[in-house]
Formats: sequence, structure tokens, C-alpha cells
Amino acid sequence: MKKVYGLWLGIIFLVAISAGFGAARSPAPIVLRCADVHAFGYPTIEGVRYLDQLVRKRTGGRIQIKIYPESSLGPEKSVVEMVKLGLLDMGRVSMTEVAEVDYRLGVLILPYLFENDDHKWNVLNGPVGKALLAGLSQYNLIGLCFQEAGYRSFYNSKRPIYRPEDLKGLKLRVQPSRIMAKLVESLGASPVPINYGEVYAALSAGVIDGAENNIPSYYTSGHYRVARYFSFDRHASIPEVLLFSKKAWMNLKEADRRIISNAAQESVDYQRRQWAQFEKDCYRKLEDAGCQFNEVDLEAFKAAVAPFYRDYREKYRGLIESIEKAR
Ligand code: GTR
Repeated sequence: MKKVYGLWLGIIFLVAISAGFGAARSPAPIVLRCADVHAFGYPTIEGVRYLDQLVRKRTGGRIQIKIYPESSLGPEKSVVEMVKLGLLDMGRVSMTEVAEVDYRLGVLILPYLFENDDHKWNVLNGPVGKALLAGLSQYNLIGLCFQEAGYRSFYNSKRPIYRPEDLKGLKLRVQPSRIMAKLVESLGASPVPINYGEVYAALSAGVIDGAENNIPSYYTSGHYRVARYFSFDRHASIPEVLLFSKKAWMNLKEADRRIISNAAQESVDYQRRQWAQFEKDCYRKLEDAGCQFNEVDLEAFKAAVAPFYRDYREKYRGLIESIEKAR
């Protein structure tokens, strides 16, 4: 009898504890969910993890970021939609996807737009970059910061590319983006829009001959195993962007918003350093794996995209000139 009594007392005690009786309980933390197509260790995610550490420290753990890697919440297009609708708090995506929502951002994905990294970051950190991020607000998005994503080049399973003509007839995957599809078409190849997570299967099945991306993505996606020719044409340096849902943003206190946006700015330097190291490491591993790298006739590539560029010069009148001035 005594035993049964003790058991009941124990149960009542546990229930009381879990219901919070007798103890001052701090409110549950705000957990912001953030999607990424890459895996932990990739610099985009590491940038967001650094941001999470800063935010946790500065809010005493009240606000935290939980990352959902490897497209686990869906492809980038749906991530952007979910963040817009307020179904997801944050998304780290390529600028290419956001340019489908806000066409002005498309200027940042044009080929050979930036002379070098200094020029690019002058633009991104300067008035043009700030205005482009701020403009996202009308689409229910908050652009927290840009991230580095190196230079994109073509790679394929058939042959090295030295001149634009070498691309003729190749079926090349592009990000689901009108600008990227047009660019590839203007170079004589056939663009095939496919979500990032499905490219490896398409390459292995021979549905496409190649794709275009930066060195870290070429390595971590495993595409190098099936498309061994990587030709450094460096046609675009498309920044990544960290998006926050405007709906979730408005639910935060003003002081917390300031903490998050300041920390996001601070995370950029860290992310850029991570990128530089990661890119080198990936390149070494790709060389060890026997990938074939080659430089291209850059002048021929620049000449080949000139007509394409002229069309967009009209579309992005004013913006392109401001970007050129920031050299
Ligand atoms: C990567 C980028 C991803 C994704 C991918 C792609 O470089 O980090 O966000 O956009 O390219 O080509 O789909």
C-alpha cells in the first residue's frame, strides 16, 4: 500500500514540475527556421550559423536560428515563396531565384558585370546593393545581407570548353531563371531549368550534358563525378542572399530586429573568409579526383555575350551605369 502511495506522489510531483508549478519558467525561445540547399560545412550555412551564435549571445538565448539544410524544405523557388507568405522565417538562396520575384535584382546576375571581387563588394555594400535589398520589402521579403558565392563557370561530361562555339549543342542545366536560360541560349547551348537537388540525377542519367556553377557547389554536389570538364569562363558572380519573412520580421520587437540585422551584417565578413578557404579546399580535392580544368578565351566569351548584354542595358538603365561607376 505504502509503495502505491509513493508511486502516486512521484507521478504528481513529475506532472507538477512539467506543468511548471513552483518554478519560475523563462518563456520558450523564438526559433527562426532557415532553409538552405547546401549541407552543414558549406560557407552559406556556416555564415548563418555564425549569425545564430551572435543572435543567441545578444538576446541571452531568447532568439535562435534552426537551419534546415540540403533542400529539406524544398527547392529554392518554394523557399522564396514560403518566406514571402510568412510560412517560413528565413531562407538563404541564390540571387537568381529572387530575381524571378523582383526583376531589378536580375542586374546582379548579368555576365561579366563585376570587374573583380572588390568591385562586386563595393557595389553590394554601397548604395546600389542597399537599395536592391530594401526594394524587396514590397514583395514581403526582408533582404538581410548578401553572401559570397565566387564565380560560376560551365562544366560538362563531353569536352573542355575553350571558346563559346564549343558550347554548341550541349544541353546545360540552368537555375530556374529566365535570364540564365537566355544567356545559355545566346551562347548556342540548350538551357534546361532544373532544381539544384535534382541536377546530379539528371547528369548521371545523361538527360543533360553539363551545368554551370562555382567550384564549391561543383564539388559538394558531386557533379564532378559525372561531368569532369570544368572550364573557367567565370561568366557570372552571383551573390547569395539571406531572406527574412516580412511577416515574421514585423512580429519581432524593434530592438530584436536591430540585433538581427546588425549581426547579419557582421556575419558577412566571416562568411567571405569561410568562402575563400572552402573554395581552395574544394579545388584541391577536385584536382586530386582527376577533374580536368582549363582556362578559356575570355575575350571571345565577353564578345559573345555582348548582344545579350545590350538588351539588358536598356532594361536596367541607370542601374548598370551606377554599378560601372563603383569600379
Ligand atoms: C549554388 C547556390 C545555391 C543554388 C545553386 C544552383 O551556387 O549556392 O543557392 O542556387 O547554386 O545552381 O541552383
